[in-house]
Amino acid sequence: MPAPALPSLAHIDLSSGIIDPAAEVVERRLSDMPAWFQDQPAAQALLSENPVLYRVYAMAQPDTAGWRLATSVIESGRIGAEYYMTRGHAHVREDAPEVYLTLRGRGMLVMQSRTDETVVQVMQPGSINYIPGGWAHRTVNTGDEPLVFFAVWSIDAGHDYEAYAERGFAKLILAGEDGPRVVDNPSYVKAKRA
Ligand code: S6P
Ligand code: ZN
Repeated sequence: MPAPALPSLAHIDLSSGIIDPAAEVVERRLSDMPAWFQDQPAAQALLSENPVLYRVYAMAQPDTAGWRLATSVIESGRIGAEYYMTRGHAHVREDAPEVYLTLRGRGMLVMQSRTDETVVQVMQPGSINYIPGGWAHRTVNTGDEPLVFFAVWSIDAGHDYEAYAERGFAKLILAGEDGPRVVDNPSYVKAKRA
């Protein structure tokens, strides 16, 4: 039997979302995901500026089993009418759910089942979003300040990005005159399993 892990303590700055101590910080810029946005001329035009779209701060792990804890900080901005967003993924383990607790800002969580059912939930400070196993998820910052949320998921969930890079999500969140709108993705390719 491996030795039991020791208790650990970290701190989240509720405004910046920075976790201290963080084991890992992942930064995603536009150049990491230019093809993810619908408005390709707008994406190409912004590439020279190459803005940071989001960062993920993972808490130093106390253990090799159990839960992964991290904050995500999505910057405020748009590529054409599409808000800055995460790449989006599904967990490889279909029985691995995830919980998001929003700390700052305003956003939308797009969830999509393996059979292309879509649920979009609002994220605002205090929102607890439960993502069941088997549902792909992407977060979108629809506000004018950073969207900061805390996430908890199983350490061995695994992440499938490829399926969603290829076919994207069935719904897009676009800026409209009266705020964010959920619209059908015109380039969406249906799930092979559907
Ligand atoms: C991990 C969890 C989040 C995301 C983060 C970035 O299961 O859902 O920590 O990793 O919000 O999104 P993505 O799609 O680039 O991993
Ligand atoms: Zn996840």
